[in-house]
Amino acid sequence: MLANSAQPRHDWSPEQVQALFELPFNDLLFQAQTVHRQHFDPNAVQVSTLLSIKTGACPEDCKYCPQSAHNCTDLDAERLMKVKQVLKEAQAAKEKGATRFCMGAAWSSPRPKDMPFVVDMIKGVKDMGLEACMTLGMLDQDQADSLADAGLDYYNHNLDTSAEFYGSIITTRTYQDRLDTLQNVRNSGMKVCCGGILGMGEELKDRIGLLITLANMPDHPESVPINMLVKVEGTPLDAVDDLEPFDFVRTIAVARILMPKSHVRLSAGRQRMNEQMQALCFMAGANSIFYGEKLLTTDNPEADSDRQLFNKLGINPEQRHGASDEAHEQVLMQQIEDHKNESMFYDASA
Ligand code: SAM
Ligand code: DTB
Ligand code: SF4
Repeated sequence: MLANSAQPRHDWSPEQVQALFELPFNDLLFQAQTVHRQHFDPNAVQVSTLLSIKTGACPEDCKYCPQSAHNCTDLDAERLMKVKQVLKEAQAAKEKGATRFCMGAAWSSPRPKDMPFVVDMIKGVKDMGLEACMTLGMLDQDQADSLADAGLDYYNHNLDTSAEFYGSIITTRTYQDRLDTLQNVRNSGMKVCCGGILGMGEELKDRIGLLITLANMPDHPESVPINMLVKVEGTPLDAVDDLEPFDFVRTIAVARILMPKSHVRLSAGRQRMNEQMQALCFMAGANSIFYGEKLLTTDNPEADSDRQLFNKLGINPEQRHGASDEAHEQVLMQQIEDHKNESMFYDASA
C-alpha cells in the first residue's frame, strides 16, 4: 500500500497500519521519507530540553517509571523546585541552543497549591523567548485552561501503549483518564504532545493500537514522542527483553506516515542507541529530540556528542515557530548568531 497522499487522515484501520509495518524495510523508509519531505525540511530537527521540576514519590504505579513510589529504585525524592532555579535552568538550556523548555513533575495531577508556582514558571520561560511545555499528570478543564492562559504552548501526556496492553503497565489510572486529559488540553487551545514507550514487552498489535489511537484523533497531536524504554533497576520492567532495533525504526516510520504534519520525537532511550541507529530514526521521519545530559531522572547523550552527530549528518536545529512578535524573533536570531561558535550545534570550522 502506498502512502501516495500525505494529507492527514483520521480513519486508519488496524489492517492498513499492519500492512505498513509489514512492508520491506527500505520501502517503508522510502514512503516515510517521501511524506516527511512534503511537510518538513528533512535536515531540520527540533530541539527541546527537559527538566524534572518535582522528582520521585509519585503515587501512580507505572511499571516503567523510576519515579513511582510503588517501585524500589535508587532515587531521592525532591520537592517542587523553586521558580528561580527553574528559570536559571531554562536560561542555560536556551544558551545551549534549545528552543523549547519542557518541565516534568512526578505527580498524578497538580494540586491547587502548586498551580501559582507552575504558572510563574511558564511565564518566566515564555519571557525568555522559549517555547514552554509541561507534563504534570492528569488535568481537569480548569487546570488546562489556567496553564493555557499562562502561555503554555504544549502539554505532554502520553498514552504510553495500546488500550489493550495498558492495564498490564498501569493500574492506578485508566486509558480513558488519559484520553480525558488530552481532550481538556485540546479544548484549552494548547498544543498536544502525546506518544508512548516501546520495548515494554508489548506486541506489534499494541504498537499498531497506540499509533491508530493517536492518528485517528480528530486532530493529530502536534508532537509525538516515541520513547524506547529506559530500563531502570528496581522497576518491574528492568529485565524485559530488548525490542529489536529495526522494529523501533519501523514504528517511527509508521508514525511519520500516519501523522505527516506532526513532529515525531526520538525521545527517551537515545543513550543506548549508536549514531547509526539514531540516523536511521531521522531517516524514518523523526524530527525532534531531547537535548541535555539528563532526561527527567536518567541519562541522555552528552551535548557534545549530539553536536557531533548533527554535524556529521548535516542536521540543523529547527528555529522556533510562532514567536510572539517579530522583534522578539529578531533578538532570538541574533542570540543564535552570537552564540554560533560556542553553541553545540555549529561547527565553528564550517
Ligand atoms: N507524571 C506525569 C505523567 O506521567 O503524566 C509526567 C511525567 S512522566 C515521567 C512522562 C512520561 O515519561 C511518561 O508518560 C512516560 O511515557 C515517560 N517515561 C517515564 N519513564 C520512562 C522510562 N523508564 N523509559 C521511557 N519513557 C519513560
Ligand atoms: C516523554 O515522552 N518522554 C520524556 C517526556 N515525555 C517527559 C520523559 C522520559 C523519561 C525517561 C525516564 C527518566 O528520565 O526518568
Ligand atoms: Fe508518576 Fe508519571 Fe512516573 Fe507514572 S510516569 S509513576 S505518573 S511520574
